[in-house]
Amino acid sequence: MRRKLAAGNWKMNGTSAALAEAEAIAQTHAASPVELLLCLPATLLSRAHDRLAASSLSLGGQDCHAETSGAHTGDISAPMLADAGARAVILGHSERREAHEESSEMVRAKARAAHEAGLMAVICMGESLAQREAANTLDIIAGQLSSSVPDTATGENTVIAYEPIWAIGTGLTATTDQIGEVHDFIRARLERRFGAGVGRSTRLLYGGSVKPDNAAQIFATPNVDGALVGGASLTQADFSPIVTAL
Ligand code: G2H
Repeated sequence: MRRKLAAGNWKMNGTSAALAEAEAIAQTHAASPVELLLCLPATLLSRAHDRLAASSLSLGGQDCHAETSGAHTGDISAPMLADAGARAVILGHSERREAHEESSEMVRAKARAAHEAGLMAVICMGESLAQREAANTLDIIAGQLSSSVPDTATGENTVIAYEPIWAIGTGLTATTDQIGEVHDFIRARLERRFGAGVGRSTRLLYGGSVKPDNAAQIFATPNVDGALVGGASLTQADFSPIVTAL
């Protein structure tokens, strides 16, 4: 049985004043069976960890370097995230694949580093609108899966987030048929590569304009174990109905 996961991705949003929202989210769902994860800007992690230490809400980063330390100005390593209180890290988000030219091979190296640091890797993948319109979606996902997910993946240390690029921050949401097709495909590929144990225990999240008014429909789709939520994770008022819908 896979535990449902509601993960928030604050992206480049939030200064210390925003931690009140994280606290409100933690308090509202203190008794929830749903696993809660907020992936905050790195600047907030230590303070959030101090303020939320007693809660069951976990914290995550939004990227890490593949090396543990060294001359990499501006980068953060997986052990540094863990030291700041993170339990997880988002890797391979399309905004990083595009704006920072991250390849799937780079994502795989980062995921391996995350695993070595004891972090859960939330590995993102998804097709562009042009790729979907060319009927290449499953080929793109197959390639990103095989190249981005390291051999160290288990059901505990890895989560896959399917985020169609054309649905991110646009207000467009994939249909439940589209989501179901891709999630079923990812599940089958994971089972084929890692075996039934890992394949069936790895959680699959949908991401891309998940909102309070579409969450229940998305969560009713087979093989959807939760969501990676961007804009609607920034406030308790928006995030709570999504958590409750899981
Ligand atoms: C997709 C998602 C979170 P949003 O990027 O990763 O963001 O919910 O704002 O589309």
